[in-house]
Amino acid sequence: MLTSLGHSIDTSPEVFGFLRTSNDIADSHDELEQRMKDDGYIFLRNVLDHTVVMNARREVLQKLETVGELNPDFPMMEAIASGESRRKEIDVKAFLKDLRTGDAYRTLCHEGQVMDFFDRFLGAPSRAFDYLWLRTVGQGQATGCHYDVVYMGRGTKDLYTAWIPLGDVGLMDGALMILENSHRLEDLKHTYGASDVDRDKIDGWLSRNPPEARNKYGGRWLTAEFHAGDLLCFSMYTLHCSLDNQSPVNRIRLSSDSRYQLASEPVDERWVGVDPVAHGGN
Ligand SMILES: O=C(O)CCC(=O)C(=O)O
Repeated sequence: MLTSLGHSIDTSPEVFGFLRTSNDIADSHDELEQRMKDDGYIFLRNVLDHTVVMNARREVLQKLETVGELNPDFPMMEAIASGESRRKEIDVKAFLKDLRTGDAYRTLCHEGQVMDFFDRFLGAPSRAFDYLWLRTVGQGQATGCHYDVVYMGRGTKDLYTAWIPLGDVGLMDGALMILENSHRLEDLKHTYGASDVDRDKIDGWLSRNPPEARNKYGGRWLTAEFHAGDLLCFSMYTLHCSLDNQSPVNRIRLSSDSRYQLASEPVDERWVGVDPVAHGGN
């Protein structure tokens, strides 16, 4: 049974479904723009070079291996957790920075097909936030329901997340879910969506109970069996969360989320520069 933060996810068709793919319109700026307006997300299957994605996966796993987090009885690329870690013995902050700043990972997010997609979708030269969010999600872990704007809303709101699985991420591995039509919840956008986690000193998650959030706001939870090469792009006001990682083989879910906007628009300064300040300022 699928769960998110311990809550069972009802998979009946009225309340649950799968993301619509947009590969048929991937070459058209106008249609991509319209799709984002309509759905609050654009899901493209198998559009990223497999080698580039897997190079990023390998780079991250090599680092996890150095701290003993991978089970040596399995090939490294399987990402099977050992259940142990030597992170306590090292400078964790430096380790996390190293994880998210590797060359192969940055090549995936800041060059080539991902940047090309955003140039096309936005219709003019785009830029990425320098800061990248790398996720290594272990068994039993998940992300609560939130809008991204509460974490990064100080520049343009015409800002988009690229959620990229670094390898296959099945439903049982903790796949991402999007709440259908949540980008149209005007009341929520003007209340919770107007907050700023640093200024307001709040927890950014709107809810730790996705079924309850769905009952309140309507729509269906939409997800996918994600594969290496897929790209999911969504708006700052698209409510999302993840399923629990319930991998029966203790596989770590590896994924990335990064942000893109028109280069000409104002940027949230917390997330750009050689060493972004990130959260922690005001
Ligand atoms: O991958 C996750 O669990 C969370 C990702 C996320 O919140 C995002 O892409 O904005």
